[in-house]
Amino acid sequence: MRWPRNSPFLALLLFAAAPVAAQSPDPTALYARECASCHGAGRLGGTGPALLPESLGRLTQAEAREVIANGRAATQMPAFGDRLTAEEIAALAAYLFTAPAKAPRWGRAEIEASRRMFVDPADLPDRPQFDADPLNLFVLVESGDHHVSIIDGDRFERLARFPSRYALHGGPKFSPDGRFVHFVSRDGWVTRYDLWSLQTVAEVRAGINSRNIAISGDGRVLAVANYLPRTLVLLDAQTLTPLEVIPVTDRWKKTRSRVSAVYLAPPRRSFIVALKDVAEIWEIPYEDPPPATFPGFVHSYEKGMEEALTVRERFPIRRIELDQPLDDFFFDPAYRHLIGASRRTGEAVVVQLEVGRPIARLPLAGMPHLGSGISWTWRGRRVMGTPNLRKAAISIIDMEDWSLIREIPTLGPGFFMRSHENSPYAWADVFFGENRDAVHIIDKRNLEIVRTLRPVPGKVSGHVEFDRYGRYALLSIWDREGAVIVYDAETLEEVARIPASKPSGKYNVWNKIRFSEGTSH
Ligand code: DHE
Repeated sequence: MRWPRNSPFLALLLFAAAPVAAQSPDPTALYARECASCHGAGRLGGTGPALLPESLGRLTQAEAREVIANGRAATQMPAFGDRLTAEEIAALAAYLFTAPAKAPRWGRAEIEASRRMFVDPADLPDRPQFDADPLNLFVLVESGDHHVSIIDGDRFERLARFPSRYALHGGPKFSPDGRFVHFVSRDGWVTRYDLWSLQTVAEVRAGINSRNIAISGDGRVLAVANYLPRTLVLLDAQTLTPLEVIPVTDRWKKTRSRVSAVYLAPPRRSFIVALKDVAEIWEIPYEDPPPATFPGFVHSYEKGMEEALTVRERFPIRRIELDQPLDDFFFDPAYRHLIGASRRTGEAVVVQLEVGRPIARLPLAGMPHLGSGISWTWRGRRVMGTPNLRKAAISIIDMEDWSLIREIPTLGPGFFMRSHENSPYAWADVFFGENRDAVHIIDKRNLEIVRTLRPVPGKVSGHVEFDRYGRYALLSIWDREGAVIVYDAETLEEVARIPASKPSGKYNVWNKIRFSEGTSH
């Protein structure tokens, strides 16, 4: 018997005999079911952090799969390994590293809606609620379990420890009197904390993916540098109310740019802004009203950016045009010169801020980490020292003629360099490579390494900050079971050890508000 070719019976038979194609997991549905309640329906974050490619930049897909399967210790992230198959976990991880079809919006309305005041400023006490020196406190960021500790800089005891937002980055910024400290997380949350009463005062989400913050010299304005969206956000420092949301574009409004970082230039009474994708540096005066003589009142916005239009005269923008984008800025003490790094060519460029143009190029190979540099006086000349993220060397540069004085060979590339005006030593970590547990101590007088410490063999040691007098140097051991080790800055002997969860940066109130030449600002 022959079956007709188009017989329905044959079709049924063939269908039944065909191998069943395995259904590939639908990550969108999985996300909505398993993740959205904590990380937000639009992946912008909720109780958990944002899950967008830009927010996950520090995680590999393999690490993301691991976190989904096993959870994350000391956080609310549970393990999904017993609920999801390996294939589902892989699909979910890949989905998180894919940009959403429509760029998420985070404008003035969203910022304002996220803002919370926890304490009425009128209810704050009028003196510190502890007996330690409020100007010698250290603010310690513990990146292991996302906490911040407040440390008494004389007795090295913890006065407080509180949960921070997920992944704080960059130095916290202090009000000029040292009373309030402000943090920003990589997912855009800005927090204002009162060091006198040891409590969080206010919080706002200023961006989806942020880089750092700066505070104006009068303590009134906070500037937030964002990668996502491409904005610079100016906040009232006391209430965190958005004052202005500036969309960042080139002069011709053709290219939008991520903001690499924003810096305070105290003598200029302005913010200096580093742009990632546009060959411009911005300068924005923070005074109200801005000085009438301020150059370059170029301040126009794209149609539809209505939030910026209401206060357009408040923050005029001066654009310094370059031939390539520069970031990771270091300033001379008078803020007349800025040294920026080109990630494209690997060189460093000196920009004279008054004339607004590059005046020198520095012979620095590798990837100088200028933002972590320091300056001091050597043989009557102002010099700066900068670590290098790709090269085992510290470069010492003459800040008068911009020549390279010396390259000090180290045991590996380093991240941070720190000192204090009362100490003859500069501390430079190694941070990368097989010697990442080492830290070099350089004599600022002869530019020689005089000692190399290995505080905890096998564990990364890095980032030093001195107390206000320059008597002690505090060093982080970057481990979940880590510590801050306190050294006598003269004898270089250990005097105390404070356990901490992957401590990253620590910041001394006095050194920050007095712009100590040995630390970052
Ligand atoms: Fe940072 C400061 C940029 C990676 C820890 N980092 C800064 C600043 C900039 C910067 C521009 C100065 C801003 C400020 O303090 O206001 N950092 C960058 C990068 O471009 C880079 C290389 C890549 C990135 O993904 O952002 C980078 N930084 C790191 C890390 O991997 C570190 C070690 C761990 C982390 O927390 O992400 C790290 N950066 C820090 C710290 C400071 C910092 C602790 C503040 C140092 C200080 O003493 O002020």
